[in-house]
Amino acid sequence: MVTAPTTNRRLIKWVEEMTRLCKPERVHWCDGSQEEYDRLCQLMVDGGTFTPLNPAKRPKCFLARSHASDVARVEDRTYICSRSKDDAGPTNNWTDPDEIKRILMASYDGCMRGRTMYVIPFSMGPYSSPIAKIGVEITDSPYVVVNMRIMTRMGQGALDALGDRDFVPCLHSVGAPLAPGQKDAPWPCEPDPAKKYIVHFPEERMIWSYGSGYGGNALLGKKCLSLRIASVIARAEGWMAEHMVILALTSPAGKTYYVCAAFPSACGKTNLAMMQPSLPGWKVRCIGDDIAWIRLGEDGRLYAMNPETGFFGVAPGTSNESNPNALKTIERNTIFTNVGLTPDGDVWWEDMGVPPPLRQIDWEGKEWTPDCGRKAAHPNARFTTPAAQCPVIDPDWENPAGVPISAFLFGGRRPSVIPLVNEAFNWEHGVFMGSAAGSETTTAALGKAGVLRRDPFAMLPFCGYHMGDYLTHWLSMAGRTDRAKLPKVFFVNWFRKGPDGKWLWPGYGENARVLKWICERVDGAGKFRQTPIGNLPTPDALDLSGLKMNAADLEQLLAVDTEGWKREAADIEDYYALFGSRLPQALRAELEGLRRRLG
Ligand code: SAT
Ligand code: MN
Repeated sequence: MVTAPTTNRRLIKWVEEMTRLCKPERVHWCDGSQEEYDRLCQLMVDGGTFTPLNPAKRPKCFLARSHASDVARVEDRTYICSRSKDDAGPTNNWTDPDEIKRILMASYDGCMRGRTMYVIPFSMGPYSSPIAKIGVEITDSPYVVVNMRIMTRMGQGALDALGDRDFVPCLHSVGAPLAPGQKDAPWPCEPDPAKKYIVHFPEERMIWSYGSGYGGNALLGKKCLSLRIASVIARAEGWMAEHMVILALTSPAGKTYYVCAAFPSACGKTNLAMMQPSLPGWKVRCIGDDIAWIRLGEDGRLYAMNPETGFFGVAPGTSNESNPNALKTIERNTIFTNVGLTPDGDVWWEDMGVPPPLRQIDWEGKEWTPDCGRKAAHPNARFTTPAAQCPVIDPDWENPAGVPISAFLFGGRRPSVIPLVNEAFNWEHGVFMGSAAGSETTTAALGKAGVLRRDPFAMLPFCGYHMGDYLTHWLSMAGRTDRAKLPKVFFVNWFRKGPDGKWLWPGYGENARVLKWICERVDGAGKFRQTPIGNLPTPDALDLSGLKMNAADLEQLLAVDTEGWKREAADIEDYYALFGSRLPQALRAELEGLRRRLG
């Protein structure tokens, strides 16, 4: 038995119990040092998990290829196991906690045979933040250890910050014990999807993950702790754990506005978080690209803090056009997973903005040529990279107090009906907008385009309790402070198309034009007209200088499609039925108000 580098009795006892259960060959307490990181990377190079990239092109970077069955979060295997099914709500998978523990105790029994068990103490949030939370992840995956070192404040520092207090236990195993003498796989995992489990116990504030080594299934500080468990804690403690980017916008006059934005996946969140504004004199600084923990400050304003220290971003589509700052961030000290490997030892992915090499090794380790008909990178290929390397990281990104929020943005991919930008009349109307967020998919295979998937607050897969109660919690913020101090709320839609199917709005850096109007509205300026759906900019309110934009397109972007909105209201009503009696009355009133105004 190794002596534990802590006096925390509960932690020592838990690690001892898990050691008896999982039966690893050895136990390693992670100190979080550079030396430990380098040693584990080398271990994975020796074992075939990691391929070092060309140090002249990508210094201190590695490529990992996952098992083909283990490439993304598994939402259908993700559970919220509250004691009562009703508390998990209609949008979460649920099983009785005792029953799922019986199943998983059998899976965990001996699951780390032949492997090292790593104990990873980590903090979500700067140690001195009033809402930082300490977790401890037990894992048998060195890949998880090195990713957690990039994504969280990990090691001895977290252990010291923990002291004798309580922590969130996070148990993880790839579910691939080794028999004596058995050679390890480059990406060990449980290949049978029905045997993977990502389980949350909200009352016990505990996470059990089994069978997957990928992303949010395995890096338990991220979605599991910082969203699902944290949303439960936040509700109890009166703050909010949100799936939001945090960015700082500075005007040519030098005034800074902090904006939090929630979008469903594939809406360009990371691109927005580190955008290069097209408007001269405006600056964007990034504070976070995925998660915001938000609390009321003593002055009655809402403050946002990024609990993470890295970006776990989607590689395909990241280019000099879509996100030049992400490209600069990942030049060094970055772990790439499931991208292509070029003959000169660099990485490549689809829509990287550079032509593919004539041949490369694809994410499955196969020879790839431009005409082979396959993608070189998996569509969910990722980079794990330190936030501190981002060229536009905000000086306050590690401020334990967070930054004061001026505006909340909600959005989604909505090719029709929803205007470019729409300001809520008040907090309740803003919560209504967030509750109705969602994206349209193109299910071309079914010949049925435009299937709308509602994703309230982009939290559908990440809310650790009943979504109706979550909406109530959002509404309750208005009763906790002076309403005038709450951020203004906006709904944006960069993805509006014309009848010919062409984008009406250029997006990317040009979104700064919309952000500028939002800042003006925060200051009580900015021209707008009040409409049945919210306050919309007048056509001359947006700064379109230097942009070629025809008047008809602009008019469509800022119009109220009354018939479309009536259908939208009917669809929201259908969606709300899901929440039954737990739908807050205030949102039903918002829906009725919208209908009345539409006439
Ligand atoms: O795999 S993660 O959950 O970390 C990323 C994502 O799916 O959004
Ligand atoms: Mn996310």
